Amino acid sequence: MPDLILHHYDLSPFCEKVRLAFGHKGLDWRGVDIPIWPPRPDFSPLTAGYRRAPALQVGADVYCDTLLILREIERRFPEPTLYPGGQVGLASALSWYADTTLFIPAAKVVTSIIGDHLPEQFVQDRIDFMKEDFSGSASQKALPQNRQRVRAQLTILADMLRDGRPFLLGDALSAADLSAYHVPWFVRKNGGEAAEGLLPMRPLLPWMERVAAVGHGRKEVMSPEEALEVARAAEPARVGAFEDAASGLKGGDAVSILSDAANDPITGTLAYADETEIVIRNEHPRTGVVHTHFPRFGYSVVAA
Ligand SMILES: N[C@@H](CCC(=O)N[C@@H](CS)C(=O)NCC(=O)O)C(=O)O
Repeated sequence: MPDLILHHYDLSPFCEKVRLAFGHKGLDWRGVDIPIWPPRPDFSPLTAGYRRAPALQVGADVYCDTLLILREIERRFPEPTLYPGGQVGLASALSWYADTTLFIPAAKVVTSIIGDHLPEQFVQDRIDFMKEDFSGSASQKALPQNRQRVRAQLTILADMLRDGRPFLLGDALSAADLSAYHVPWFVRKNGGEAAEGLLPMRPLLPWMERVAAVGHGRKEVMSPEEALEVARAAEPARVGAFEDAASGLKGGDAVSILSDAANDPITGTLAYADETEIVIRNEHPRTGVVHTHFPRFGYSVVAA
């Protein structure tokens, strides 16, 4: 079985989601630390230009976006499941909701407290990339609105747990818990008591402890150079025949991937597409041929 290699950074909530998925399944994995802001010269050859963290590498296949990463981990290691009762649709929809509604306003509640201590390059990078200003002054100005947004979302989460169920979908942990958890985790870790005091976190704490208890599995640190060498020594997994009626494109077409959430310039040759993923092929001197996989949820493929 080839190594699971996670390209990640400690501070990132979306990376925490995947680390916990490894923990839930008791997996061994390799962790490659990536810088918190670009340039990321050892990361971009693997991801076709996608710049977000994390990405999961298995040989010469690289999976982007945690929605797809969790499904891929589940496909390779089905037990214990991340989708109890086969509820992939419900867990994915709930994950999407939590990922997209909580992250930015909650991060800004935190930066209203710690924003003055952030490196200027980080703040400028996120303004350029996301059009979001995480500086202390901008975050403090926006605090009344962001605090209300996050309070409303955390109250919905607490409502889901109000009948005493241990996890969001019932008795067993699911991908939805990991998606709803990673932002409150980030708030506690970086905003501490000051942030907790601004938000209704208390009813969520027992659930947060249950989620945290799954741990991170067993990590070994890997250097970026080693990870690139793993890709170079491997061939991407073979992909099947396909017709992509949704985009009207076919294998071998030069394509771009458009993300609903950001404007990363992602390009390559279409290698495969189905209802759940889009795969593009690229070749780079440091990696050889790599297949980079994106979820269909939130991403579209168009002719380059
Ligand atoms: N939808 C993506 C979102 C990932 C995301 O936004 N990650 C943040 C880090 S927590 C990021 O990449 N920020 C910009 C960067 O690090 O370049 C996923 O689920 O993986």
